[in-house]
Amino acid sequence: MPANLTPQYLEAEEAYRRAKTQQEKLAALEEMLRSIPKHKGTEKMQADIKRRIAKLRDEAARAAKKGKADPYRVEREGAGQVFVVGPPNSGKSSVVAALTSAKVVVADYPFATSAPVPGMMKHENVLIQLVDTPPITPDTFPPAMAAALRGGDGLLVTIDASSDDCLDMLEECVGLLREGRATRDGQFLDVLATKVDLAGAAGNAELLAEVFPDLHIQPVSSQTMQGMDLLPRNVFLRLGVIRVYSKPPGRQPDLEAPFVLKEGSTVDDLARAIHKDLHRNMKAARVWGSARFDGQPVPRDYVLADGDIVEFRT
Ligand SMILES: Nc1nc2c(ncn2[C@@H]2O[C@H](COP(=O)(O)OP(=O)(O)O)[C@@H](O)[C@H]2O)c(=O)[nH]1
Ligand SMILES: [Mg+2]
Repeated sequence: MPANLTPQYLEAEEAYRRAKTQQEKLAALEEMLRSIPKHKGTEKMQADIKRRIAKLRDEAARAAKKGKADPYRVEREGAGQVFVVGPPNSGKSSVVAALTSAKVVVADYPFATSAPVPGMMKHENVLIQLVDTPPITPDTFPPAMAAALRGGDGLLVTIDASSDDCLDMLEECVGLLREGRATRDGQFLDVLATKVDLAGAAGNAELLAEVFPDLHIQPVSSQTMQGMDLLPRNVFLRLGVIRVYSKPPGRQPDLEAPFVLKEGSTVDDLARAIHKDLHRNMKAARVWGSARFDGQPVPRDYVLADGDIVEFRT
């Protein structure tokens, strides 16, 4: 590590590590490039930062281009991408508004939402992307929207449990999603029974759960917030991911900055996710958490568990 790195540079580097969105990453990298001392010892680092900036800009440009061609595509961010889908007026936008700071439109008329609107939902130290979507009916379910939904890690269907037609509505909606090929293997499909603050809705929600036991029906109200506190955790568990932390020898891990990996990922997968140089140069790894004892040396193919801390030696 070359000497003379300024506090401004280290701060920018820290901001980069914490950055959750591509925009934040890009801003931090640009600040790193501005504040890095310009001398021979940092030439390699400067080149590396420039490379990363170019890559992010390229990705952003590509996403913008695609975004123009496809109004339903949403750039994924965070630990997982989950679409909130359902019939008109079923409470989709209200759910996204209750759990994120996204600027969604809640309205008492149908079809108020014409394009997907993403927001970030917090679960402990991770953010999960929740996407509000236009309503789907047999007449309004464009293939481009189905394709976007298929790209998600999960779908949360909203059904207005205060409606006496809720069983039929759920059946129709899930049918539309499956027939429209908006679902795929490896993706979860759960249902929110919404508006349970209204008369008769709690009973209907129970009925829905009995008739569709596979759909993990969760009763919620955006009005009273009933059931909302459980959602971030439930959604996180359904994503099938783990949070793991890395640390250099002799240092503490940053428990605010987990790496999010698919369940079943190994020490090797984590090294690759952190940096290709680390992946290439790692000589040994030790694990705190799931291993039999703290700091146990583990092989590259060691399967990690949620919460594990991994120390890499290069
Ligand atoms: N009582 C009650 N009304 C709700 C709830 N969620 C949504 N609404 C109302 O239902 C209507 C449609 O809500 P919205 O979120 O825009 O539904 P969307 O069309 O599926 O996005 C609006 O008038 C909301 O105020 C809820 O939990 N309880
Ligand atoms: Mg809406």
